[in-house]
Amino acid sequence: MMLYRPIPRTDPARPAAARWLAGGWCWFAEAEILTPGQPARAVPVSELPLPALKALTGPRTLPFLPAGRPALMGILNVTPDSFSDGGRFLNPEAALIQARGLIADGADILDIGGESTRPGAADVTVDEEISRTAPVIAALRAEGVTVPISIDTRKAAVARAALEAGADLVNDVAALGFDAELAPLVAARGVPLCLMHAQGDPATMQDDPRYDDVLSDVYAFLEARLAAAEAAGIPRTRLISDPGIGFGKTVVHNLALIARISVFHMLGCPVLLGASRKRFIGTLTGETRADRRVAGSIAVALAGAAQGVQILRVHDIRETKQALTLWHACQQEQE
Ligand code: HH2
Repeated sequence: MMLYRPIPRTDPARPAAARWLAGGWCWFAEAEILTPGQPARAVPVSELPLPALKALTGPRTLPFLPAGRPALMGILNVTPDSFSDGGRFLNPEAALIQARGLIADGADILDIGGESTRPGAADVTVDEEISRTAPVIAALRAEGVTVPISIDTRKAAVARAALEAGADLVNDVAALGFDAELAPLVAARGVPLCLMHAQGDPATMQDDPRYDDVLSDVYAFLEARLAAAEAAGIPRTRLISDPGIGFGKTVVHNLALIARISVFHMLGCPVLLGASRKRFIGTLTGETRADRRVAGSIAVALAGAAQGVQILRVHDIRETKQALTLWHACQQEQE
């Protein structure tokens, strides 16, 4: 498989021939041609085939994407066992307080999940997952919260209950591979859907993940799942793609995906990056406590922003927002 990866830049000195990446804040004047097993080769935009150029430059139009910067998706795990905050927000009142805090800190989207997908996590019944998530969503809507809410689930019944309680989009870490009822539900409701790559399931995914070429393998998987979603009646304009950092990946796999994450813009839909507090940050820094990985998480978020990633899924909204604001300000042309 041959992939075109735009080489994104944010420098104020933008050459005339450069094109804006996905209608966003990065430009590119060159793209890398990536073929597994061969050295990457850079070509000017003028040499890109028209379909590739169209996919790379077309604006992404989901209503909750802010102009000129990535959207910040705040994580709320209503679970006893999530890797970084398990048990802290299982009580509905604690979950509501956390949700209000994330919104006050500037979250553009809230991602609410009732099942931990951390490596080795146990399965949760549908009823339990619904009772953890739907009441929190309903309570937020009842108190007038208008921030878009995403339901992080692989299960149609959980997604249905969340949408009925007031959720706006579905985040499926199984990319429609877990529950055959999920695609028809999302198609019928006309809501956006995030499709994430994972290798294996949560119980065993970190045992011995292997790829021929991680970038092309993950790309091919997402391309196939996006096509399956479209075939089920969900248009690409409502789809989001996510390489799934930490889901069946070694540190080397995660870093290879992050270093070239802009390749996923070729899929023609917004890209989501979820690296916040994950284990590879601990592996690289020696920080064993997930809640002390904020600085490392911000560095990864900025690396994503520098490649035009449209949605950053993070635990620490206030800190990430401050970093992004300054990162962006430092690259603006001052009159
Ligand atoms: N990561 C986690 C959960 N859901 N969804 C998307 N789209 N992308 C991700 O990278 C992603 C995700 C895992 O992180 P977290 O929610 O913090 O932990 P846990 O799964 O233990 O609840």
